[in-house]
This record gives sequence, structure tokens and C-alpha cells, in this order.
Amino acid sequence: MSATHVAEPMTEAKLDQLAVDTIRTLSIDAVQQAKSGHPGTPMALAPLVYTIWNRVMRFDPKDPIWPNRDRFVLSNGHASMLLWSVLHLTGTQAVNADYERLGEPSVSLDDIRRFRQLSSKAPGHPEYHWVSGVETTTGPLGQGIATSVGMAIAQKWLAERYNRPGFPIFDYNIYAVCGDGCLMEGIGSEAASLGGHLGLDNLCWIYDNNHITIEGSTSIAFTEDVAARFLAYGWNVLRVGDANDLDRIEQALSVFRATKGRPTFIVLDSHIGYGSPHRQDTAAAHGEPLGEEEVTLAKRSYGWPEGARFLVPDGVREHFAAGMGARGAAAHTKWTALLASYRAAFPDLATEIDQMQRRELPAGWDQKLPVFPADAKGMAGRDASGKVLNVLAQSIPWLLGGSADLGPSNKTTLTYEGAGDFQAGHWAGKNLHFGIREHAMAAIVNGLALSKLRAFGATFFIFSDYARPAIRLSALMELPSIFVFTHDAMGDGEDGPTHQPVEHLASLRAIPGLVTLRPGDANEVVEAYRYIMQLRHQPAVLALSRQPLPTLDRRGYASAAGVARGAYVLADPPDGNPEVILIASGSEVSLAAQAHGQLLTEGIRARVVSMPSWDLFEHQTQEYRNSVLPPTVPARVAIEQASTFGWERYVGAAGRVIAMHTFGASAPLSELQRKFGFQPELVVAAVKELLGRA
Ligand SMILES: Cc1ncc(C[n+]2csc(CCOP(=O)(O)OP(=O)(O)O)c2C)c(N)n1
Ligand SMILES: [Mg+2]
Repeated sequence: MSATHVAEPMTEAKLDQLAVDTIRTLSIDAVQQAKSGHPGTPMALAPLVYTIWNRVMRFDPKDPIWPNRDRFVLSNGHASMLLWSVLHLTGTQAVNADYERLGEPSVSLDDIRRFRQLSSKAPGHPEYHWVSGVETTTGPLGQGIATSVGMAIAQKWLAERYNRPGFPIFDYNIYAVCGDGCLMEGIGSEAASLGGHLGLDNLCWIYDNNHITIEGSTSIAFTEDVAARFLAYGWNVLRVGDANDLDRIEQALSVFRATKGRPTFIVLDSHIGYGSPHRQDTAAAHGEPLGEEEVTLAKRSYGWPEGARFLVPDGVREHFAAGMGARGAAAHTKWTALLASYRAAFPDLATEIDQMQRRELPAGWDQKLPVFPADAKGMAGRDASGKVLNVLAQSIPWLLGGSADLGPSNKTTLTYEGAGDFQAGHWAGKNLHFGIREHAMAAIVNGLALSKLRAFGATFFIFSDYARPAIRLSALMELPSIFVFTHDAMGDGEDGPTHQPVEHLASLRAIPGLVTLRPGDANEVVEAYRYIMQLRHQPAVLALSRQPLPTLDRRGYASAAGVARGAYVLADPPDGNPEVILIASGSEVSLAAQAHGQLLTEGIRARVVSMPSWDLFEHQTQEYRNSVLPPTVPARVAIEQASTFGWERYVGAAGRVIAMHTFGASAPLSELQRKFGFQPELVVAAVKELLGRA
């Protein structure tokens, strides 16, 4: 008699467990191989991420940029192996920055083997511009959850503008996972407060309540009642007491989807390093490889083949294909058909959706941009900006934004008929009220940009510091976010040094890829916006004056179109052969122009270069740059109401920099200008001294 061994059939529950443990062991192996990374949180949260992805989320791995997909944000970005595992196991496909499908996996098993190595698609933290399927770059704690509020605002706005009865073109949800760090960070609180105020019921945060951060137990620094805090913010708060209970997690997620009028916060009690006998529930599980011995013990606890490395057992990929793969494909197919009939019924709206998705602009978007007449009294940069924004917001339906409670000062309020305020239930409004929350504002602007809207956020330039980490991420992500900063220098005089930016230009100019523009008059403001609106993969900062600046007579001066090149020759001596070059930005451009006139009368041949953007200028050809700043003219004076830092680059060792060495002072602007040297005669004196003609 012979017996044939029949393998036990795999039940759904067993496949679930196998998939969860595959995420765990891929994470463990990748960190061990790299000798660097964070194994503990993926080990704990594999069941959560598995449940969201395979049971709940509507996401088509074949098209990770399908506009109506649910969004998944891993705000505790150090647990990136969770994301690399599920992107790999679902077979998510790669797309490039031009939205073309590349016909290859977003994250291959080889990438995971090369976790944290050069050119691997499994880098240390989730990187939006680098790996398809990553919805936003995370790692700086708190940024992900704050950005998710922007994504939720975007969904509400898109649904309100584009959905029609029977046509739910945009009805997706946003899931964000966060840890203790995200909830300790101020930005997390700012964003949660605004999300609760707006009643964003398309937004679900899941809190990994493991009581562990790097220094040990949260009992050393974080003992508040987090759930009570979220109740107070107006969120629906749920608790799942066992992070391994897939059904309870799924149930909580379905409560979220049924909840109307407020966002959902799920407290998930978990054990960092779950399954590792010596590391579980310790800070050591957070950021160190387990070590070979402990890897073996952890695998033994999962019932995993102890010697296997990077094992994806038969049936796991198929299980994801049958779950998320099938659900996502069906939803996507249905949506594509829906969009086709929508296109027939609402062709104009469908065109808008197409253009927005490709980051294109509607035809004629810049036709109504103003041209400001010459005016010696002039106009403040912020006022010109307000006029331009009001034109652009009408010609570009998906341009929206707001201020951190400074709308009346920033002049960013959209005042045309029908612009409206964005509030709970008034989802079509184009004026966002961020409240006094600059950091969350900038992250939310990024979330809107990630959702393909064109968005701006505004505050005083001095408080760009409060937004800087999110501005930096916009550049890292290559997003066309727009930051409008007014009161760019000493123009608010009496407010004094607390309100006078000094080092901010230098610090923003230092961010790679960020376009920083400080226009010199109203027409330069127009040209700055014309340039910014055409950006598809770069963020921009505008530094605008509070006080009126003369609107230059462009019949006598060069056209403001030169703004697009970063710097241009505004004025030359009559024979075009300068012996000295004055370089200025913003409010100092008209000052340089005045000094230029005075110098000419004294027989000194000066050129004035308006330089609104170092970054744009650096991207011009050497030939163009030499034509603006000829190497044969070493006598140069830079004038800017900001830190001197960096101007040596353009004036050279022999040049002069009229700029700030201190934090300014509290006094009327005219007195400050005199005290700090921003007067035509002082510029003239500096030039004469430089030329040895004093
Ligand atoms: C803004 C910011 N500050 C500090 C860090 C460094 N850091 C990375 S993870 C971490 C601890 C996070 O603890 P928690 O969020 O509880 O994550 P867990 O260890 O539980 O996964 C810290 C301090 C960071 N990434 N971002
Ligand atoms: Mg923790």
C-alpha cells in the first residue's frame, strides 16, 4: 500500500497570513542585507498595510497614476520596507515624469535585495519623484499626515467641481499611517486641527500606538491622551487593540468609509519588532538590523523557512492579484467607461481633467494678464500679485490657494464674483483659510499639487521659516507648489527686526530646484507669475514688497520679459559700454535705476541689472550670462535688503555689497533706508569709491 501526500489546501486565512509574513520577512531580510534600516515597524504593521492594500484600497497596480485611485501615505517613512514590499508584491508598474508607462515593475525583488543602495528603487525612505506608487515623500516626521490633508482637500474640491449626478469621477479616499513621531511634531497637530475643522470624511489616519521611539518608551516625553486630543479636534476616533487582527482592522476601515462629516483616527495598538523574541517592544527594534541570530528566531516564530532569504512563497503574488489587483482593475475599467460617457456629456469639464492631469494650462490662460503703466508712485509687489492672482484664478479653474490668516495683508484673497471660501460643505471655494499654521499650509499646498491642482500658500516672508521643511520637500518631490511671501524686507518698518527677513533669501536660494523670485516692479510681478505658471516640476517662491515700488517706464528701460531669464540688463549707458554694474532685486531695482541716472550725470557709465532670480539666471547659457555680467567689467555693486551672504558670487572679490549685516530695526522705512544705506546717494558714493573717483 502506498500513500500519496496531498498538500493541505491553502485557505484564505492562510494566504492572508502568508502574505503578511512575506512583507515581514522581506523587510527583515532587506534591512539585514543593507546593514541599515528600520525592521521593527514593518514587522508590526505588515498586517495593517496588508489589510489596507489587499482588502480595502482601490488602486490599480497596472496604472499607479489613475486619477481616481485611493491614496496611501506612509507618514512614518522610516518603515519604507512596508511600501517596497507591497509595491513589489502587487506588481505595481513604473511610470515616468511624463506619465508614460515604462512596462517594468516599480520595485523589483532585486531592488529590495539592494535596499538603500545607489540607484535601487527601494531607497531609505519613500521618494515621490523616484519610485512610482509613492504618493508623497516622507521621512521628516509629520510631513506625510499634513500632506494627506491637502490630498483630502483636493479630493473634495475635485468632486465638487467635476462630479455630476451619476458621474462620481472623483470619489477616492486617503489613508495615512503614522507613528508617535508624526503625532509629536507640531505640523501633525496643525494639520489634524484643520482636517477636523473642515470635516474631511475622506481622510483616515491610522496611528501606530507602540509606545516606542528612538530613545525608548514614550513615557519619557509623550504621555498625553492622544485619542482625547483627536476627539477634541472633531475626529471620529476608533481603537483596534491588536495590530495582528486583520478582521478588526478591516472593520475599523469600513467604519471610516461609512462615517460622514468628520475624518477618522484609528488608534492601533502594536508591538514594534513583533515576533523577535529579544527585540520586540524595544527601541532597538526601531532602527537596527536584527542580526543573523535574531533574524532566524523571528522567522521561526512566524513558522517561516529559517534559511530562506527574500522568499516570496508561491501563491502570495497571486493572492495580491486576486485581491487588490482584481478590485483595482475592475474599478479602473468601470471608471474609464464612466469617463468616456462623461466626456460625451461634459466635454469641457473632461478637457479640464485631461489638462490638469498632464499639468498643462488652458488655452489663453495668460491673455488677460495686466500690463501696468509707468507710474513713479507705483504699486506694491503684493498688490500687483493680488491683481494677477485674481486674473489667473479665473482663467485656470484649478488654481486655488490662500493664506495663513494674512490674506488681507498678503493680498492673496480671490475677490472676483463666485471665487468663494473653501469650507466644510462649500467644497468649490477657491479661497483656502489655513489658519495660523504655516508649516501645515505648505505641506497641504504640496498635497494639492500632488493631486494635480495648482495651489498657492501665503504668509509674511519672515515666516517662510515656519514653512521651510515642507518647501524643501516640494523641491525634493519636484512639485509645482507656489509660495507667495509678502513683506519681503524692511518695508514694514515699524514692526522691527522680528518681522524683517534678512537671511531668508539666501536660505531659500540654497534649496536645489526651488525657483526663488523677487520682482522689482509690478510688471516684473506679472512676468514672474507667467513663468511660474508654466512650471510643471518645480516649486516657486515669490518674495514681494509690502510698500509701493515705482512702476518703471519700459519705453526707457528693457522689457520685464527678462524676468524669465533670472537677470537682465535693465539700463545701460548711452554707448552701451559700462564701466560699473549695479545688480539689484526687488525694491532695490528702482533704487539702482535712480543711482544710474545720477551716475550718468556725473559721467560714470553704469549698467543696471535687475536680478529677480539667481536660480533662473544660473540656468542660462554662459553666453547669455556673460552678456549680462561681462567678465571684462569687474567693478560691480550688488544692492539687496537682505543678508550679504552669497553676493560675492556675482560681484567678485573686488565688488561691493550693499546689504544687511544685522536684523534691521524698528522705525519708519525711510529712516531704515538711510540707516542701512539704501539711498541713491549712498549707492552713488559706493560706486565712486569702488572706481577710485571719490
Ligand atoms: C522631523 C523629524 N525628526 C526626527 C527624525 C528622526 N527620527 C526618525 S524615526 C524617529 C522616531 C520615530 O518614532 P515613532 O514615530 O514612534 O516610530 P516607531 O519607532 O514607533 O516606528 C525619529 C526621531 C525624523 N525622521 N524626522
Ligand atoms: Mg512609536
